[in-house]
Amino acid sequence: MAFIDEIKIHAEAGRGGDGVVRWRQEKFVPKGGPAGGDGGRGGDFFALAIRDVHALSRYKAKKEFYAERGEDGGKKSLHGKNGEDFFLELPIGSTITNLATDESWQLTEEGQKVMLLKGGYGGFGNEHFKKSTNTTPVECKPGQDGEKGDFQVELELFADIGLVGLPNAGKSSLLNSLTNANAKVADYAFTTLDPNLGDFYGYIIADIPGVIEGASEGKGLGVKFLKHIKRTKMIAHLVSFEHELDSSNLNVSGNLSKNGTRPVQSKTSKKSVSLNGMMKIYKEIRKELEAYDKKSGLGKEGLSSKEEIIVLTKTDVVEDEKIIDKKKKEFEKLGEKVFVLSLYDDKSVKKFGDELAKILKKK
Ligand SMILES: Nc1nc2c(ncn2[C@@H]2O[C@H](COP(=O)(O)OP(=O)(O)OP(=O)(O)O)[C@@H](O)[C@H]2O)c(=O)[nH]1
Ligand SMILES: [Mg+2]
Repeated sequence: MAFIDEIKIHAEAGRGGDGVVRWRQEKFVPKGGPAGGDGGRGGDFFALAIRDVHALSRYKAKKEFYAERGEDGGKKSLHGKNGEDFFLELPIGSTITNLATDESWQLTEEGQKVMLLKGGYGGFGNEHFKKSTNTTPVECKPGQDGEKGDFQVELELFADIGLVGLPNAGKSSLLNSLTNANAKVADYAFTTLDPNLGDFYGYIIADIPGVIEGASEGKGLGVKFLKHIKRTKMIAHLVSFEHELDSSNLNVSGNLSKNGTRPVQSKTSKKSVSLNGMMKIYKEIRKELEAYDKKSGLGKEGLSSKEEIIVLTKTDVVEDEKIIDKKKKEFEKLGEKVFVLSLYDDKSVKKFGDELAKILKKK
């Protein structure tokens, strides 16, 4: 399912029902008094926060929504029924903006209701206009129009931790192995085009498309999707050992099962990879995060100021354990928590998962 994070809709609250002119009809009373009831209120228009990040895709085809009109008044002073309120279901993390007034609302928790438009009042029936000086009023009022508006809804995901890194760093594979997610995994760049979410002991992990050097200037998929981790508590920055080695040290199999949770076979095939070095790549990505923060005016609230853990992935491509230790130490000098793992090594993934659970619990 395509992930949709922005929609525009037209919404109208219900119009009030009309008041009516009616007369009391009683036996032996040829012309009874006024008995026209008032119209009912038009339904209000609400946004309702639900826990479904794909909710916006429901509104791909239908873009106009109406709360119910109030019923007209009736005879025998009957008040018309109020129109039903309309609840537009939107995912938690949505920001709704009224395009005419610029007023905006944020949905931050499940079940939250925000009134966007008020329904119109019902009109008075003729009974309402009865006075001692006028016992047979023929006056009644139409219902008021409900408020109307065009709205933009923008979704920014809420996650506890976001995975960032170059394409192919193993973000989606790690998400799949830690959570129930079933993100697409493949050995080409930009496999992930839309964010994937996974539930990790009640914490949400967000896997987003890969970031490359120059992304903040529009290279690759750009940086637009980084907004989805803008509100995470922390980020995990993944860097693959593939970038450290020369081809003679390299043992790249990449043959994990489709969802990336288990190796299918540990066949080794030597591949040559670009030799940029892990630290260099790490720093490039940090630069992109900083550029994004600057561009979006996030300042200290930005991605580059978030707590970060570093995950050095695909240790299985390295034959020499010493290289792994050396790299870990080099990264630890940055003052961040550093983990090393390979999806071919269940123990390393479990160890990371246990530590991650502890870190998230502490937050
Ligand atoms: N050898 C090895 N391969 C791995 C490991 N983890 C992931 N891979 C492989 O690396 C390739 C890329 O993995 P993905 O999980 O799709 O990488 P990604 O970071 O999500 O990539 P994008 O979505 O393109 O940004 C896939 O072929 C995986 O099977 C690992 O620990 N060792
Ligand atoms: Mg991916």
